[in-house]
Amino acid sequence: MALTHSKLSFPPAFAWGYAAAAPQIEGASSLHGKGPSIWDAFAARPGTIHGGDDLSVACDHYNLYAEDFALMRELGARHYRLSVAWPRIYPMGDGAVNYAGLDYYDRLIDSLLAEGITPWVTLFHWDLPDALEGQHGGWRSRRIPELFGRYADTVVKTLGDRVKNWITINETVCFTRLAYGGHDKAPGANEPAGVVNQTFHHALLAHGQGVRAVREHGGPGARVGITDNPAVLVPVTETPADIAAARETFAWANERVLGAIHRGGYAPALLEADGRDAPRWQPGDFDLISAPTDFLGLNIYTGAWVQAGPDGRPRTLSYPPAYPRADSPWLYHVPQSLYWGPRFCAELYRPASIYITENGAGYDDPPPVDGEVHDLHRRDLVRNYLRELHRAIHDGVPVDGYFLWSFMDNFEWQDGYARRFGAVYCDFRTQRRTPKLTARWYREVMWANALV
Ligand code: GBH
Repeated sequence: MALTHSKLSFPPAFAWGYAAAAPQIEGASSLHGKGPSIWDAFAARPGTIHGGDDLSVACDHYNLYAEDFALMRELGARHYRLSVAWPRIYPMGDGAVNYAGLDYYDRLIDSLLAEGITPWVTLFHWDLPDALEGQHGGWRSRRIPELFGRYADTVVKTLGDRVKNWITINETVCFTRLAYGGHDKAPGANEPAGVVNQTFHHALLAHGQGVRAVREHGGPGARVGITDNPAVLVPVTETPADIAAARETFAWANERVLGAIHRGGYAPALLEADGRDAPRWQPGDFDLISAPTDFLGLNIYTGAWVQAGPDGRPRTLSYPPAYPRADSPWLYHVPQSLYWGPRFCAELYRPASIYITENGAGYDDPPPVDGEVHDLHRRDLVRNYLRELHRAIHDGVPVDGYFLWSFMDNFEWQDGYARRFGAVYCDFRTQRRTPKLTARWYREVMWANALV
């Protein structure tokens, strides 16, 4: 009996790489003219971040980027998603440009290209210049997307000759609802729904400004999209009734960002549900917000289970206590989220192309032993998710790339440095990098362009 070993191959030219973000890895939070971000200010408030950690040193990537990119190349990545720190470019958010900040990213991009790695640049990954929070109330104000547009112009003009892949903003819900409507993400403002819904609208405007900046200054071949973290709803059984229930729940849950952008306005049902808390907009806003993009970026880590209830209406189930999850308590293992998330987006919004701009797992890994970290649990999680992504592509969902979060352990926001998402272990005291088993395995995946 001749057994075969079937190969789960990805399409030719599939983009494989790593993702990270400036505030989580760079450190140097006040070096060479950088202004404080709202996260620097937030971390300075006692009790906000696990262990009292802050962003001042992080992985010291500000100084170590060349070594980091050499390691990234050695580990087989050909694409890297990074972000630019707005307060490095405009320390006050507004006012004069800080040329030292621009020079830094100039050198960083050159160093990346010298290693043969293609940059994907996110213009905003939550680090709003703190001066804009103080002066204007941050994302509560319409002034912020205007100033973001000016910042985007500056960055795209400077890097656009070498950077061709642009992401406007990262995960709207995290820097609007969680940040202004809650307490654990900066600025932690605990505002009521009306204020929060308005921060969403301003974030959508910033996305539109980012698209405009890339169209105006990006040069030949420039592409732009948003990265969103949709709530992903997964059918309990892959039967028509449960699939329809999950799709309906998905569309409603993501109406405020992905729905509004692709529809070119707020759905009447959403405005009705918001009532007096509905966002206000001005004529022309949606021309900017819904300008066509080149791809949709999705950050997907988890999902929730939906089925058609006894009355035929969708119902979302809660996770039983024994349900498996990562050390990040919100990160329930739902590999099928990487099937249904991209698929529902393709069906509802019809993007030309989808990239998984983040996926991964947060665990409290112990330090290396004899230079090795055997994170078999992370490898298994990623592989299970990738099998489902492979299935989505096989079924016709236009997914063109995947970025593992993250290249190395870093500042995990309110969880500080305890919670590790890296493929590479970072010793934050010595700044020594140690590739984990996941990084070695992922290198083979990228090399083979197939699951190994
Ligand atoms: C992404 O966010 C970020 O882009 C990245 O910076 C981050 O480091 C990475 O993923 C890992 O966390 O309100 O308690 O139910 C992750 C998406 C969405 C995860 C909000 C936590 C809230 C959990 N986050 N979610 S809770």
